[in-house]
This record gives sequence, structure tokens and C-alpha cells, in this order.
Amino acid sequence: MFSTTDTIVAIATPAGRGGVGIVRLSGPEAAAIASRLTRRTTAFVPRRATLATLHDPSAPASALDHVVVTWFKGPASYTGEDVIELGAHGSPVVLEAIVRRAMDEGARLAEPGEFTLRAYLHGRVDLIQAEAVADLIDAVTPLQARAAADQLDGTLTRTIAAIDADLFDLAARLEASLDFPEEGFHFITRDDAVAALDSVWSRLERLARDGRRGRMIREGATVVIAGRPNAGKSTLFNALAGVDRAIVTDVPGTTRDLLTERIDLDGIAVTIVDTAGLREAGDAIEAEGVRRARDAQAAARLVVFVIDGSTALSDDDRAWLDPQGPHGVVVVSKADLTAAWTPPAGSESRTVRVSVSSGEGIDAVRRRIVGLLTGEAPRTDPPAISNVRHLALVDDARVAIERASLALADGSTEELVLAEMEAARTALEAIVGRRAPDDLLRHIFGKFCVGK
Ligand SMILES: Nc1nc2c(ncn2[C@@H]2O[C@H](COP(=O)(O)OP(=O)(O)O)[C@@H](O)[C@H]2O)c(=O)[nH]1
Ligand SMILES: [Mg+2]
Repeated sequence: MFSTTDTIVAIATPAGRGGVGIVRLSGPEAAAIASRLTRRTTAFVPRRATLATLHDPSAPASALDHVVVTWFKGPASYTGEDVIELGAHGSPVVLEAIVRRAMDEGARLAEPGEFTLRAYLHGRVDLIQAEAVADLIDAVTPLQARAAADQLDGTLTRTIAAIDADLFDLAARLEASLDFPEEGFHFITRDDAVAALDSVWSRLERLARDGRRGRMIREGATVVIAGRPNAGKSTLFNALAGVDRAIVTDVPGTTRDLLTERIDLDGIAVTIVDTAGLREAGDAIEAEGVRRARDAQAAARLVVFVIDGSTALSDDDRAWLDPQGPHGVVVVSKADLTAAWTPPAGSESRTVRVSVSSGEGIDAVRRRIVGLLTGEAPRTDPPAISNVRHLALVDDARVAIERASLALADGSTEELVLAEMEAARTALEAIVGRRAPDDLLRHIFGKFCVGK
């Protein structure tokens, strides 16, 4: 079990220097430790920022820093305990000295995610919201941040709670029918029970469908640009990245190492990778580049295959143009030059014609990438669900409801139906964290950084 009886301390602001830096304390001794650090005899006033001087016992004459002390009295605080925030100047030396002083006064260095873990243990947030805190901090696109903020607001919590409540209601009525068997399905007709299960099933199905896009938004994807040397890969990479990262020349084999750049495509954090052209390499360095290119292509979520429109096709090119060819985006480059080949029948729907000189086709490539990654037209609303753990549990619940419906349809006993409904509820409650085992909590909060 996790202990919350001691007082924890950590630097809450990022590593490095800044105008201000914050040291956070949480636990029963937080306010007392702050008083001792600042040698104050009068108590701090809750929620009021108070200027104080922090002393260094090894140099009693000089101050360590002037700090703004804010006391969030529990339970109305982030963790639900007494929380003290010490706003100092953002110097790592000062902030580390403050943490050491707090430890001298009895605080313990916080574990990663321990502040948010305590918020969860004290019921200030549920597990969805705690995980959303980490997602919000880690967000690299505005849509990722919005999706996380929505979950922090409780959108997903409420959706799950509503489904869980309907299941509870249905279970209660089925139980009642069990307890009074002579009345048969008096408390609910079989048809109503079937309809209620159907409704729960479709809500879970919608969540799961939406969640696949949500997961893409939360986790992002790696997209590799492949093709023959000189096809125009680095030029396309630069155009997508919006910066001249990759060296572009008309010498085949210019790009040797992998180049990556993270871009925001409709809210999805896409890491694009420029690779060496796939060919018989000229020297050992290029050969290594080609090997890395093949590895990257194998690991990528999606391949953008570039075919030079102005030179004759290779066998690889033909394979990608084939309507039954590999899954990916096929780009025909150099659309401004005279075409050297005519597109094979049926290949048009697979290809995007691009000219980087005129800018033609770049937006279409972006759209095609997003479309293939999300499996649907981009929407602007963040999906309710985005986390693999949640998604797997929603699927478990959906499958259990399917079994419950089957049991109901083939006239099985109510006990069987109820057992499946209970399994669905267990999965839903595990999402929210109502029945979370310690090792799951360790796993989730261990991924936070210290001070969160
Ligand atoms: N005219 C024209 N030339 C292009 C275009 N895209 C790339 N190139 C040229 O093709 C050559 C090879 O481009 P690069 O991006 O280095 O190809 P990579 O070897 O596949 O990375 C360079 O001389 C580019 O300037 C295009 O859209 N139009
Ligand atoms: Mg290149």
C-alpha cells in the first residue's frame, strides 16, 4: 500500500533556469516545514501569497532567496493534503538548496508522479484524470492538449459513469426478477433488457471506434519517406517540415543518415523520417544508410513512397503503383517536369502528384497521410478516449456485453446474463480506477516525472 503519512517535497518546475521556480511540499508537515524554513512564527494564511525570506543555516547572515509562499490547506488542494508552494527565483542551485533544507526539516523527496498519486488516493481525481495530467504535460500538439484537458475535466469519466449507471440499473432489475421468480420478468421485460444491452453496446462501440483516432492523437505516428535516390524525398521532407533540414542535391545518394522532424498534421504529432534512397550503395557509409532506411521503413506506421515522375520507372516503383501494391501514400514527384511514363491503369487513386517548385500537391500529401493514419476524414473535436489502457478495457466491456446479449437471446439463466454484465462493469470501473491494484498505480504514476 502507498503511504501518505509523510510530507513530500520536489521541484515542480522544469529543469533549467527561469524567472521563477517552484518547490512543492505536500503532507501533514508542509506548513510547519515552510514556517521553519522562513523562521516565521505566525501561521501562513490559506490561499494568500506571502513574501518571506529563506535562510541558509550555514551562512546565517545571508538569505538563500526571497520566496513567495502559498499555502493550500487540505483538503482543498491539488493532492487533498496540506500543500505549500514556494515560488523562488528559477535557479537550479537555489531550488535544490530549498529542497535539501526541506528534507533537513523532515520532508522526503517525492517519487515520480507522487503528488498526482496522492490526489488520486485522496479522491481528488480519478485514474482517467490522473493519466490526463501526464498527457496534458506531455502534449506536443494543441489537439493533444485539448483531448487531455477534456479528460481532466471529466468528460470521459462522465461518459463511463453514465454507461455504468445504466448497467447497474438493468442488473438491479434483473436481480429483482430473480428474487421474485414467480413474477417472471416482471421488473423488466426480456425485450426491454435486450434493448438496454443493445444501447450500452453501441455506446461502447462508438467509444472504441473514436478511440482508435484518439490513440493516434495521443501517441502520434512515425511516417517514413522512401524511394529511389534522387526521387525527391529530401525535397518533400523539407516541404512537409516547413524547414530546410535535409540537404537536397542532384547527386544520387546525398542523404545517408536518417533525418527526423516532428510536425503537427491536423493535431496528430507525426514524426517524419527522411531516408537514404534504396539502391545498391556506392560505399560503406551509404550502405549503412540504406540498411537504416530499410529498418525505419519496417518500423514505420506509414510509408510515403516517392516516385520520380520525370525518369523511367524501376521495379520497386511499379510495385508501389500497382493498385494491389503495398499500403502507403504514393507520391509522384517533379510534376512540373515532362513526364517520363504514363500512370498504369488504376494507379491514379493511389497517387498524389507533387511539384515542390510550385507547391502543388503538398497539402494533398498531408491530407492523405492523416486519412490513412486515422482511417477517416479528420475531425476537429478531440475524441473522448485516447489511452490504450482505456481502449482495451472498453473493448473488454463491449465483449462482455455481447456475451450478455447472447445469453439473454438464447434463454440462458439470468445468473449468466448478470455475470457478464458484472464483468463489463468491472472493466468500466477499472478505467476510472475504482478497483485499481497497486502495481497498476505504480506503472501509471512511475511514468510521470518528479514534482508532478
Ligand atoms: N523540378 C523539380 N525538381 C525537383 C522536385 N523535387 C526535387 N527536385 C530535384 O530533384 C533532385 C533530387 O532531390 P532530393 O530531394 O535530393 O532527392 P532524394 O535523393 O530522393 O532525397 C534535386 O536536384 C531536387 O532539386 C520538383 O518537384 N521539381
Ligand atoms: Mg535525400
